[in-house]
Amino acid sequence: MKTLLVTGATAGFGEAIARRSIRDGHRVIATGRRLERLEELAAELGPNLLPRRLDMMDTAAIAAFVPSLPEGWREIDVLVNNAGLALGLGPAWEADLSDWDRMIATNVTGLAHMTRAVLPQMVARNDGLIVNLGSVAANYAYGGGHVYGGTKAFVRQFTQNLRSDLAGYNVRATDIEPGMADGSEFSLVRFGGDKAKAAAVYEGTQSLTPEDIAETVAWLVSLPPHVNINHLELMPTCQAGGGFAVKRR
Ligand code: NDP
Ligand code: 8X3
Repeated sequence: MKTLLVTGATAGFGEAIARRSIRDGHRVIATGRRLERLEELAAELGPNLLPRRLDMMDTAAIAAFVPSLPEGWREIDVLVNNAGLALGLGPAWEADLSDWDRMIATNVTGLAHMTRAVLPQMVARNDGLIVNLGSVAANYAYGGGHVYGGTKAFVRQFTQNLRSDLAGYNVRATDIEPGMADGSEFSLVRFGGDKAKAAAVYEGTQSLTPEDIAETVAWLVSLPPHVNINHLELMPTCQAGGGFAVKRR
């Protein structure tokens, strides 16, 4: 039995990862801002899920988080840095700067601070796994992707740089880079709660599901300590790289 700390477990990938991990016999510290959802999850899944409110934009709360956990829950075997968001899909020059700030605060600063909070104990024990939720948006440019793609490029390179520091330790780090995935609140959040706009993103596709991502995390968790998956890009079979944008006169 391992103890996983899953950020952003109130919806989508994080919730599916929490559910799958409990089913696989692990314990999960499930975090997010919507505590009531986490408490519902705990009521459903039992005492192996510990619900905790944590805002990933609050760096002081992140620093205080692990020490605040109950006795017996402070040793984290697997950190899943999943909490994250995209806001907006318009051109960069029309973007709301506060949207950019929130994406950077959550996807970059929050993820880095959480990693820094948990790494020392993993290194001291010479055991641990960090799974970061990157995105294909780190690898392929698309209109309106600007800061979101930039934050995920940070996640990718941060993960690989962690690998350099961790070489020789049994502390592993993986960047998962999913393509389009339905069944989460990702597009609903991106489009400010516009359900029709969010649904249109996935119309006529068989996109990835949160359960596909949970399956991937379960596989990473099951690997022996000498195997590190550096990064793993996955897309639904209906999606592929697009090509360059060319504006002709
Ligand atoms: P959801 O919107 O369904 O879930 C996002 C989760 O992140 C929620 O639990 C939310 O919790 C949490 N979160 C957001 N902001 C904060 C914050 N400030 N503090 C704490 N938690 C926060 O999206 P997905 O499940 O789809 O996304 C999960 C991750 O996967 C993200 O990092 C996303 O960028 C990435 N991803 C998603 C893809 C997709 O197409 N769905 C594809 C590739 C990557 P709460 O609001 O309760 O705080
Ligand atoms: C989510 C995938 O293509 O919407 O990271 O950026 S995409």
